[in-house]
Amino acid sequence: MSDTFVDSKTLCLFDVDGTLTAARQRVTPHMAAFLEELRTRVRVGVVGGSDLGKIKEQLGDDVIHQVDYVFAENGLEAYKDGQFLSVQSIQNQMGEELLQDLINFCLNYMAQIKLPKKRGTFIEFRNGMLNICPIGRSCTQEERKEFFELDQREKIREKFVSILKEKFKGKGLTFSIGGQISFDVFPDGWDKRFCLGIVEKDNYSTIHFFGDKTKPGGNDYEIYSDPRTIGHEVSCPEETLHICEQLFFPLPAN
Ligand code: M1P
Repeated sequence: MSDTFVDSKTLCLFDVDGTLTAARQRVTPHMAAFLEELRTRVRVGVVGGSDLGKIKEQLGDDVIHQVDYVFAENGLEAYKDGQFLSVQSIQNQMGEELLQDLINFCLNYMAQIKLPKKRGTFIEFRNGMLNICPIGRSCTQEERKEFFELDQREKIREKFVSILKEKFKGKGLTFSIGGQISFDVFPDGWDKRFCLGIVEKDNYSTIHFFGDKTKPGGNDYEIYSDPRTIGHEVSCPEETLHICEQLFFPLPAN
């Protein structure tokens, strides 16, 4: 039991992929121990684009008890102090007509693309978003890497997103690239800032956010640049650790 003073007015929110873990990989024991230690200083939350199942695969089945907040799907499914808080419904928000137009357009577009590999689950229907994946979410780690490298050269997802933005202009939809093989679609405003609305009533005086996809079009951009947060751009989990150590565990002056 630590006797360190916990600053309960400061909240640190962390993206998952590329910030706490490598993309879609398990958290390292070192990072898990660091998060536990960090909770002796400040309140800690995670805000991932992925659904709760994937966040549990990466951060552990007990993640909702290991940090103060878990915001899955940008906070569209939210937990605080190990308790369920709220969940949104994309079908209620968008309506069946628009939802089907979008699904049909995406399936049709993906049917026209030739890739080195195609696997299964091209659209994952989540609580508050759709995840669109041209290679198919059931690809192996090796196939994921191959697609990601191809995508970096050929901008498969960027081109797909720009066509969708044109086609669905004015329909209130946001298209956001957060990982390596897919992108997320959700109603405007249901980006990671959604979780800030949830923590508002907890009256934090400072909210830090750490993320790697902080450029426009990336799924950390909006929360990173929001005036309610102090945004920290990181390139890997090691950099997250380094910045947090400097901020919350400074070495005593000589
Ligand atoms: O958390 C970032 C993204 O992680 C996954 O992306 P990918 O499988 O493309 O690497 C997805 O769960 C995605 O929804 C999420 O935004």
